[in-house]
Amino acid sequence: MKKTLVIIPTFNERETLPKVIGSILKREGFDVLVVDDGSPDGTALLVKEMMSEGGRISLIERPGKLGLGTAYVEGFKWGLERNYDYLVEMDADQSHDPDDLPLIIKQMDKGPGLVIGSRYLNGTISVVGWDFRRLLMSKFGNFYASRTLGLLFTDLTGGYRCFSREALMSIGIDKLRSNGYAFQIETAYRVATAGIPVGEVPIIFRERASGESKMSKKIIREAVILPWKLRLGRLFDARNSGASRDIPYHFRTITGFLMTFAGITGGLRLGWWLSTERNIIDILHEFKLGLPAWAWVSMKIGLSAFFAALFLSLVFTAVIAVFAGGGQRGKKE
Ligand SMILES: Nc1nc2c(ncn2[C@@H]2O[C@H](COP(=O)(O)OP(=O)(O)OP(=O)(O)O)[C@@H](O)[C@H]2O)c(=O)[nH]1
Ligand SMILES: [Mg+2]
Repeated sequence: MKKTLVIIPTFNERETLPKVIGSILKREGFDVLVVDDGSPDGTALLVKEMMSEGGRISLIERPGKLGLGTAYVEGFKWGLERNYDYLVEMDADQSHDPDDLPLIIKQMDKGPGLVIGSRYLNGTISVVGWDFRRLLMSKFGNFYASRTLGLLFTDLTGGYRCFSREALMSIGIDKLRSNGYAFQIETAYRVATAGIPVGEVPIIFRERASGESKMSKKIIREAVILPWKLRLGRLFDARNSGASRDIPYHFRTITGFLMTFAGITGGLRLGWWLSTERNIIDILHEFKLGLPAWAWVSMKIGLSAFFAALFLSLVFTAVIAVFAGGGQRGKKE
């Protein structure tokens, strides 16, 4: 059996962490590494108590909250140095069920370098306890990232997943800079673009049982910017190295970026102009005095239709830009 390390980053998770570790260790072949960022609630102390019970738990203590991404990078390095074959990412808040581990490992044994535990496989939504807004945000975020990057996986932002040591070594984990959702998107993208197969298995995700969420506006902003950063970065890499001759792909990158940019900024500007600049309305009202009623009504209808069409076309350009992402496809297992 392959040597597997389950890495759990923690910040104030003392309520749930012991249960999570307990159910991982019920199984043979799994060791646990907790990467704690100086949790004020004493999560690390709790881990130390559990460590005395046996040798399968380890702990990295960091001085303060340095982010999910860097916690995983440290965990990966620790595991690679100790010759683990598989390195699993798991949350401490009981959102991820340790009972899903055997399924993920079984899929890994078929050869991919990354297996993502997906909440959205086969058109289903396997999430318990989210409100509609949270679900919509997650679904849209996944759609946006997967279309922009042309990676046809169902759950790019999912944080329950397993990497092979070979995959981690070939993506260069020292280069990873992102945190939160962006970290999950970036690692999946780097594995897929390295030509390493990626698989997905269905999992059920439960909203955290207790404790506080660490989601922030910054984490969301990072995840919105990252897909375009990666995609444009590929364009510059190709130009610098002269390696890629995939002109249609780069053409779609440029048009897609410009259209998304124009769609979003144009839409915002139009909305701003319509709501603040009153001059055009004044001019129309002066004009109205010299017109028969029927002409005025038809002109109003015409103008409304014009603005509606303009607005819709801006929205559509943004949507088309997102669809223009195709081309670079990840391999599905
Ligand atoms: N070491 C470390 N762990 C973190 C940090 N931020 C989040 N985590 C841990 O990463 C895991 C996922 O974070 P969550 O806050 O559950 O994020 P989420 O699952 O997107 O959101 P909720 O479940 O709604 O809270 C948890 O185990 C957190 O304790 C951090 O800066 N450092
Ligand atoms: Mg969580």
